[in-house]
Amino acid sequence: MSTPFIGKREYFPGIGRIPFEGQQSDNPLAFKVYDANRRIGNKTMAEHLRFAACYWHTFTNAGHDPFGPGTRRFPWEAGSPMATAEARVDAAFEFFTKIGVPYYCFHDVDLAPDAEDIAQYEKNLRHMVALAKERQQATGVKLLWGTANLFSHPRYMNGAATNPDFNVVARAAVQVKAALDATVALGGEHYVFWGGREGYASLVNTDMKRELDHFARFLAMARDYGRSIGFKGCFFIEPKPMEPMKHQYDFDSATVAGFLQRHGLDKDFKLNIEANHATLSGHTFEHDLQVASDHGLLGSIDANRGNPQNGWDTDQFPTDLYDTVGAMLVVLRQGGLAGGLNFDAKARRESTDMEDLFIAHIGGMDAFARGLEVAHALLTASPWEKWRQERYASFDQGAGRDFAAGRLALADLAAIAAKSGEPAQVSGQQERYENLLNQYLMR
Ligand code: XUL
Ligand code: CO
Repeated sequence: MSTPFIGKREYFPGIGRIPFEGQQSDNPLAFKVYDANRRIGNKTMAEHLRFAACYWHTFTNAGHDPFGPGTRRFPWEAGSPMATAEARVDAAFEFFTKIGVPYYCFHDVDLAPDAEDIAQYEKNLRHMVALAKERQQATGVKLLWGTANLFSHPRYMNGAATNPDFNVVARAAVQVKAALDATVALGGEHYVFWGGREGYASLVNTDMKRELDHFARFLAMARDYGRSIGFKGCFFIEPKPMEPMKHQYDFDSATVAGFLQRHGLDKDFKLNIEANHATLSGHTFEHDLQVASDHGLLGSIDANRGNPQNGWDTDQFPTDLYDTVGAMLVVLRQGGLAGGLNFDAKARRESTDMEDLFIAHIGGMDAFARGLEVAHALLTASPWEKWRQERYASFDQGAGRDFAAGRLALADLAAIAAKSGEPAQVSGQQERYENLLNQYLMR
């Protein structure tokens, strides 16, 4: 087994390219289901799933929480912030290559050291983009999306594009412009806005309508700038209802779809749905995916999961097969994703071995690969879709079809009902579908 690394040193010694070994293997460092070149329908697993690893949780987050510092000792953390960034990019591309993800994602200040001096910030980012570009070329790993971190620096405490102070809104543009430049320079396929501080802590001091109008204006400017420098991809909004703010404007799929349509942004913007954000908003992951898809706005996924007992964004690696089957049903029904599946997930603070980073990704990739297999089988080889269609069959003909086509008025419906009498009871048969799903999952 080759041990590919491209930097001056190897950061994950003893770990080679993660092989596919299948269900019989007990090797924690092997895939049991994800077999990149295996065909499912008309595409390979790799083409369906378009996995990305994220730069922030995996290479910059050492596991700190509100009660204590990080616990992981990253071997690339040494010396000045720039020396660490340079070592980190080697470690990151060694990791991407060994785990076998075709894509990665980053924030401007994960990749390069932040600086309050604008010229210095831009210089740092340009330097690191040049290094990332060389490593992309050497490994073939591509950028799924870039983004700007408009939530960590204290200047953004009252919001970035929705800040009540124009000077902060203008300062946010520095980062979005630089992150768009970086994304285009790296051939990034898409660009994400996660509005972590775009919201409020209290309505007592907040003019919500004004802030939302500013937000729409800012997004339109970002779109126009992106298009002017040749960015052809989608802009994604990533909904999240709260955390860090009490209330965030990009609450959930339905809220963002309405906002984009109201402001004429729905041609260029789509949604990046994160599982744990959907559950924080009181929905299931599948629900928010379905709402986005039904609006023609499902573009990409941040793959993770929450913890049912905790109310916050635990960002755990996805391992729940019901979640992954549900997600892949939505994705397959709409014919795939323009974006991909980005693991916006972190190994637990107590998981301190570098090996744990690999094992966590293997689990997530296998869980989605199995979700893909099961969802594909349910859609193509089981009665699932036929059952769902039959449930609505009364709208496929006669008066039901006329109703759906807008050819009837309310009085017509009432007259039809008067003639037909009390409708016969029709079972929803939920358990039948649940058993079918389990039957395919257990195969
Ligand atoms: C935070 C989150 C972000 C976005 C990118 O909850 O999900 O990492 O994905 O800014
Ligand atoms: Co995310």
